[in-house]
Parts: sequence; C-alpha cells; structure tokens
Amino acid sequence: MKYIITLLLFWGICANGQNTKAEKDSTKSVELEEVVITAAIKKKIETEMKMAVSVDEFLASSEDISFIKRGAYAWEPLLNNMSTERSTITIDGMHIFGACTDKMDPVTSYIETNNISEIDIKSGQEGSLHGATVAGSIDLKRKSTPFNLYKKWSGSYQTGFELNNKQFFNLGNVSYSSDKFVADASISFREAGNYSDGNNKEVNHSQYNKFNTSIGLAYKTSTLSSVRVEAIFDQANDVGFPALPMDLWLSRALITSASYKQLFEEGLFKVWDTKVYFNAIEHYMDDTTRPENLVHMDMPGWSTTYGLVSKATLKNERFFSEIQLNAYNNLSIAEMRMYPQDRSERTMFAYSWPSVTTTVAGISMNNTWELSERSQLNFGGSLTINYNHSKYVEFNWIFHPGTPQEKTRILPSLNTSYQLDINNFNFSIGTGYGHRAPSVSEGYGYYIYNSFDRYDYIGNPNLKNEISYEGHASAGFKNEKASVQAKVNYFYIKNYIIGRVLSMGSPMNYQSVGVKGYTSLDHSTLFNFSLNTSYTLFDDLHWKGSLTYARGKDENEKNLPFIRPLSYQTSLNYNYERFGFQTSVNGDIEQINYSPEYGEDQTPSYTIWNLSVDYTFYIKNKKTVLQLGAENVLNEYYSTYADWGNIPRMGRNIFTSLKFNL
Ligand SMILES: [Cu+2]
Repeated sequence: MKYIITLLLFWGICANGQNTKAEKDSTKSVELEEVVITAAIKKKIETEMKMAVSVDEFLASSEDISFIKRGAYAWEPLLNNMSTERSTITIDGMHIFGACTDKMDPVTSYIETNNISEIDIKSGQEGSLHGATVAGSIDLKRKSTPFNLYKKWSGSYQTGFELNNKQFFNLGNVSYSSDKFVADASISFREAGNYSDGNNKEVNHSQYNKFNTSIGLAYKTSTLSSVRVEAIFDQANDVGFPALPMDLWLSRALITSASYKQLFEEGLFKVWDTKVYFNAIEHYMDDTTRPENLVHMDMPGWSTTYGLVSKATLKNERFFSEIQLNAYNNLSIAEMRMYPQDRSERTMFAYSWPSVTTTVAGISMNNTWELSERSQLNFGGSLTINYNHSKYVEFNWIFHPGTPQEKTRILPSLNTSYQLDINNFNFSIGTGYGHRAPSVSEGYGYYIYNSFDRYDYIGNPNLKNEISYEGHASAGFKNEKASVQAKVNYFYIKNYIIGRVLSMGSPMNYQSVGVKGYTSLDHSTLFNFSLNTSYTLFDDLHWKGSLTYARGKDENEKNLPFIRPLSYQTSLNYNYERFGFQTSVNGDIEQINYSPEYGEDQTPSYTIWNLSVDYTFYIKNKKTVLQLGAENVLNEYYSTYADWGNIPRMGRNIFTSLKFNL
C-alpha cells in the first residue's frame, strides 16, 4: 500500500515537470521520494515579500514573465517578452481561451491562489507538450491532495487588507483525504476600489470585484487507478480598466473536467492519465461607465472549449518519457453593438470575432535520457493539426474578398537540449523549431480597437504560420551558501505576425486614427538574458538578486514593442525567532529601445522599495502567520514600459494579512 501511495505521489512529481532521477528499487529510495514529495506539496504560492499575493503578483516573481497592464486587474502575462498569442496557457493541461477581444481576460485571471499549487513555466519549444507554441508554456497546476492512509482534514483561511485601493480579501480552502476518497474545495472573494498613484491622485476606473470557487473530488477505483472530477467557477464584476476606453461589467468562467488515472506497477509504462474537459467563458464589456462618450458600445464575447488531454508516462532506469495527446474544439464569438444613448436604439452591429471555430488535434512527446550520472539529453517534438472555420465569413471578405471559410494548418515542433552537471557547476545548451497558427483575432478579427496605438485591427485568414527557430544556453554554480545562474535564449521568428497600417478602410471608432491589418513580417528576432544569484550571509540572513535584459527587433532592425528594458531586483530576508523581515528593491532602467511605430514612447527609469514583517504563532498547535508590509514605500510616481497608455502604477500601499491553518 505504501508503495502505491508513493507511486501516486510520484505521479505528482512527474506532473510537476521536474526531472526525477532514475528510481532505484530500494525502500530507501521510496522513503526519499516521499521526503521530496512532501517538500513539493508544501511549496506555496507566495513571494519573498508577500504571503497573500494575487496570481499575477506571483507570476511576476518569475524572471521569464513580464506583463502588459491595463489596470489593477487581469494583467497579460508575456513569456520571453512575447504576447499571449505566442504562448500556451493551460490549467492542468486544459486549453482555455479568453472571451475578450481587448485581452482583458487572460487565462490567469480565472483562477485564484488558493486553488493552485504551482505554476509550471517552460521556455520555447520545451513547452510544446501542451500544444504548438513559440514563446513557451505556462501551466497552472491545480491543488490536488494525494490519497492518504489515514483520514485527514486540512485547510487554511486567509484574510487581508490593502490600504491603497482598500482591497479586502478572504480566501479559504479545505481538503479531506482518506485511502479511497479525496475532496478539495476553495472559495475566495476580493473587493478593491480605485488605487492612487505616487502623486496621491486617484486612478479612475481601477476597481474590481472577484469571486472564485473550486471543487475537486477523487475516488480510488482500484489499488492502481482513480477517477477525479473538478470544477472552477470564477466571476468578476464591475472591473475598471483605466487604460482602456471600456470597462468590464461581468465576466464569468466555468471550467470543468473529469479524469481517469491508471498506474502500472511493472513495465515501461508507469502512468496513463486521461481527461475530458469543458469550459465556457462569458465576457461583457461596455463603455456606459464613461459618460464622456456620446455614442456607446457594448462588446460582449463568448468562448467555449471542449477538449481531451491524455498523457502516458514511461520510465525505466535511464529513460523518462511523456507522450501527450491534445485535442480541443473552441468557439469564439464577439460582438460590437453601437447605440447613441439608449440601448434599444442600436445603430450598428458587427461581429468582431465572426463565430470562429478552432479545432486542434496534436501529439507531443518529451524524452529525457540519462547519459551518465552527470549528463542528460532531452529531446521531443509535436505534430498538430489546426483547423479554423469562420461562420460569418462576410466580415472577413470586407478586407479579404473571397477568402475561404475554412483553413487547415499543420504545426510541427522539435526540440533538443543537453544538460551537464560537474560538481557544483551546471551547464545546458539547446535548440528548438516550431510553428504556431494565428490567433482568432490575428486571423479573423474585425475592427478590434487597440487603444495603445489607437488603430482598429483587422485579421487576415491567409496569414502564414509563424515559424520559430530558437537557441538557448545556461550556466550555473551552486553550493551550500551561494548560487548563480545565467540563462540566455535567442529566437529567430519567421513570418512574425504584427499589425501594419492599411491604406484601405476607415476607422469605425471616433477615438481611432486608422486601420491596421495583421500581416507577416519577413522575420523578427528576440534575445532574452537573465541572471539569478542568491547568498546566505548567515543562517538567518539571505540575499537574492536578479537581472534581466531583452532585445527585440523586426526585419528592418527596428524595435519590437513591449520588450522589457534592463531590470533588476534584489531582496534581503532575515529571520529572528518568530519574526521574519523582508526588504526588496526592484526597477527598470530607462527604456531606450522603444517602438514609436507601435504607439510606444520612452519610459523613464524607476526604483521601487518594499518592506514587510511577519510573525508566526500557534493556535492549538496550528501555525498562524500575521504579516504587515508596504510596497512602494517611497510613494514613487511611475509607469513601466508595458503599462498600457502610460497609466501610472500604484503609489505607496500598506498591506496586512493573516493566515490560519486549520
Ligand atoms: Cu473585454
């Protein structure tokens, strides 16, 4: 029985994408696995500075991720300085697509920190397991408690307040586990008002309200198999987007799945996990909250996805392999309804997404071959068929007359890398090649207003596949006291998709200055560099520092937009008895390589200083933590290179939170 539980737990580790060293058939190694796994489960969604973070704040702590921010809510995660069309963002491998043409709702906005356990970020083609990608993959791992020999209840409750925007939040979750049955449930509320910038000026339309709840039930059908059903419900109301001309009245997501997992005690096959899923997203944005507009517009959107993901894990002494089948069908619809003042007197109607179906089926494989104790070779690839159908093709014919209603694309991908560990040093080098299909907006969008460069964007169904050639390398050193890790990657992206001014067509929106069509540049290049260091000065005093730099250029050596300038972060962490003290400084230097063509201007440098202190105590042997802190202590007025329309970021923010473990 113990072995079975370990296997189940072991599965957890495989799913976490960590490279498990070859398992040896001794009880000692079984015990070891358990220790490793316990550590993995205890990993929390919190940052050095703040224990009650939002999903966005947590993602921001990764050096691979930057953000386009349109307000205080639902930041758009950029992986390797590339927009969300170029990455696959999934929840436990499930494909979900936002229903907003203005990117108000990335997938990361539909979860909460108390229903995920980990975020698995893979760079470039190494992320192709979940489907065709250029930038990589972000997989949000749901919390799922393993089966347990003894009946056990656990849970936590967290509450807190943030002074700047009067944010009040409550997050609760509870788990029950036994040897046959497991249940995980969570509920959360967040309510925030407008925030104030560094000049103590209120930023209008920056409020939000979010409710999220989730449930997961698992039942062990035999000693080596189990079934699991899961659901997440998320609703956001009255969300302001200060950088956009519209706000969100309501967005709702229902994310459901049912899965079956089979473990194998002997042979090469270790685990086979199959899941069917369904998710539906509704998004209602309008501009009636902006009374200055004489003509109003409603822009509702819907996105519905059915899918299947099936993964087999193979393993022997020196070989580890994951084979995954991804299949899904998505329907995306978005409408534009214009009316002077009264909704019933509609003057214009159009489909900004003319009921576009995307059907995808693909097979992916990742392999790890341990060449020796010190070195391993990773290689993998995927082959995907991507089919699109536009129901109201007449909207696409306005700019692309006679374009076919359907389009099928083949998306191949290959990657390989080599890893070497010599004593305290580690090195890796790798390369990748992959295609991606245009997104619904890039292929079929109709008059999607981009308030950043103030153009209306038109999709092009005939766009070629974007093709990425990448190379990456890393080197690091680690001992008991110090660690240094440097990473670089370089992407050469053929047929790079971007909007270019069209000579035809006139703007529809009175704020808009013209029409841009999505088109393919011959190529673009992107370079990313990061350096991470840590040092333990004393047992209780830790220092961390990181630097990132990126450069993106188009075919004419001109700058690409939304490329992060040199940025830095450094933090100190000190523990004294039951107290923990944290301080950090982060910032970007001046953005020199900006892109005026895409609406960017030069952004000055900024430096932000943060502080926090926490106190741990026990109520009936249960750990309780109280935290008090301040972000942007010096109340600096700033906006970053990727703040939509240069909206200022939050000024000084004092936060407090309290977490009880049940
Ligand atoms: Cu929207």
